[in-house]
Amino acid sequence: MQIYLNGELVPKEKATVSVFDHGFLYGDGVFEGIRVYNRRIFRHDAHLLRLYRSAKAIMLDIPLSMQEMKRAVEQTVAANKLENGYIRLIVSRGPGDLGLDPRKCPKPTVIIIADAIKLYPPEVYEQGMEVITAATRRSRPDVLNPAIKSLNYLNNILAKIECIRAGVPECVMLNDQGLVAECSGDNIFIYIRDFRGKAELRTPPVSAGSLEGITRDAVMQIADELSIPCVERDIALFDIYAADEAFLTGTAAEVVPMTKLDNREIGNGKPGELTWRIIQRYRELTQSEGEALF
Ligand code: PXG
Repeated sequence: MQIYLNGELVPKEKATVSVFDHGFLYGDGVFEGIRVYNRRIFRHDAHLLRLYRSAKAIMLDIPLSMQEMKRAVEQTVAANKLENGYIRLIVSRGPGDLGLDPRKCPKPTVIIIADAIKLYPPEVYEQGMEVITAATRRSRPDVLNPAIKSLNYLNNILAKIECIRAGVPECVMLNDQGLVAECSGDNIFIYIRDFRGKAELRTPPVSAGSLEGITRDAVMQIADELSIPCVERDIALFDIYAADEAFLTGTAAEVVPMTKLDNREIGNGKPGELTWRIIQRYRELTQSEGEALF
């Protein structure tokens, strides 16, 4: 395996960074997780835009233009002949001294890993996923904004530990106001009918404390294509308990039906029909978008 490290492709064993790297010392940096389907990079530009925005938010100057970064990612995928898999792009503040001061880190570290992907088992897509509500609240946007895809994922990891201890793969995370923000590594949607029978998809706004997911955006686009109303609106736990359908979205997860929350069935406890249509359309998109790299 060849890893891109600061402008060079190096074998995995040689792809090492300094113990003084502030990515390691302080979680000071940003990252992206991107999929490769059929030698095509899915929504590459959107991921890069989010990466550069996250970097700007922490005043980290990425030493490559977006075009150069795009080529570096493509080059890494091609060098590894990765037909299907996962790209992890990391830009850290780089090596500095033992203080917080980012000015002591003159050279950001740029890493691109193109590897196999670990997926949820197929049963999850057929039978749906059971999740819990985590006791760990999502970071407040005015403390560490979850819209920044930073290397500081401890808040999510604490929630993930709760999932592991409860024996479920994911969890719903609430913000400081008790409203649904997202999951530990996925966004969330519900499908709900109003009193007059009109149904709509709902996902919490990014301001509720969620990442602006690329998969979330693709699902909003699919909803539009399928003429299903889709709104960004605050969601409380009640709305999930009362929803007809619910699902999670994420680069690794894609679209996963959520059929149980806190031991309560959502809808009839089976993946819903609309969720199925979205899963299928999303799969079509991932297979057709982008250009083959090699
Ligand atoms: N929320 C959070 C907190 C995430 O980390 C998403 C939502 C979904 O966003 P995308 O853009 O992927 O639709 C994420 C994504 C990993 C890994 O290695 C994490 C993510 C994606 C892929 C892999 O754990 N996070």
